[in-house]
Amino acid sequence: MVKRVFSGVQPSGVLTIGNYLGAIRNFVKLQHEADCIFCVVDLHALTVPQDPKELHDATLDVARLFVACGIDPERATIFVQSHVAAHAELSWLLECNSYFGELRRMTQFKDKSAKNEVVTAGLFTYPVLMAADILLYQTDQVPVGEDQKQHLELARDIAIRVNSRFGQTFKVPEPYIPPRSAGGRIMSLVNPEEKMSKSSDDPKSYIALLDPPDVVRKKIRSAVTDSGREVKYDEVNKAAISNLLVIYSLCSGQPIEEIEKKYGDSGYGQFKKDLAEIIIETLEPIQKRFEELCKPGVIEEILQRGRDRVEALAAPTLEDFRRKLGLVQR
Ligand code: ATP
Ligand code: LTN
Repeated sequence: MVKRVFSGVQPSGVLTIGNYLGAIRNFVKLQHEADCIFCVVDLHALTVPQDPKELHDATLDVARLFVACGIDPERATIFVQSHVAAHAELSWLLECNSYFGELRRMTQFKDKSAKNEVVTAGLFTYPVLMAADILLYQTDQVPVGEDQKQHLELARDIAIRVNSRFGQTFKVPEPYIPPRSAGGRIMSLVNPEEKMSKSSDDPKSYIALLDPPDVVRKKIRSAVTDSGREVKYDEVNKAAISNLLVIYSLCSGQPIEEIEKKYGDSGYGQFKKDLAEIIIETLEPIQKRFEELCKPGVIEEILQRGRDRVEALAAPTLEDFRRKLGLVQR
């Protein structure tokens, strides 16, 4: 049986090289071996205040970037979360099978509610909507970055709970998370203790997939480094250089040890210069394809086809769960 893969990306700003290396690159890989569904999770983005026009445009741009990064809409299914009402409906049904205590323990909620002035109820129940996204499609595998590990554990817990209470209803999904040295957690360019985040207020902390070459050069030039001169992978003592090494390695395809040997202790200058060019080369084809996908109607048609397919896939699982809960058939 072909495996089902599901993942989602929020249209909460520009996509970063962290999103690409931690998640989207693996989407591209998995489409050749699994039945893949990739979703632009606009309902998740609404959990923090959004400018409506920016949210609208970012939703289409994330879908375009999926395709521009190499997801083939003939192979994988791409759609917008809010286009399929079953997500919000299943989310409510699962909320009634989730506990306040387990949601309160989510570290992303703790971080985001400490940072944001407005803490919506949606921000609190966010991980249940994510569980609904995944469980609706009887998903086997969920490719995500390391920051989503706890949310995936919760999705598994909810699935196991529902199955034991009501009988087999949902497949229990497996995480697909790369180790840090393979992009699972790309760090901020200004603070290597924090993950690179597209919702950061400081654009110097991330490389956006649509950053033009001179912006990439500037951001890499100003990226913080560690003391010393040696280009060496050491997550504990050289967090900044280790992060740049991971980006270099994943963008160039060269193993980290080879890059360490190449630069040795000759200082960080040449290493950073070369890194900027390697990132630019990686982004160039993505940016070119993105331009083509901006023609009116192109992405809309792909999203319409995606929606049609997933609506049909979601319906039997939702109907089955409704029935098991005792809701009268419609
Ligand atoms: P924000 O940074 O605004 O909190 P996000 O980028 O974490 O948002 P998503 O857009 O939904 O949120 O993330 C899409 C995917 O990219 C997820 O699988 C997430 O784990 C992964 N991801 C996000 N940031 C990184 C990072 N710095 N390193 C590796 N993977 C990441
Ligand atoms: N919470 C995720 C985005 C997300 C997701 C999903 C990922 C929403 N639904 C389902 C995988 C599967 C995030 O912020 N990165």
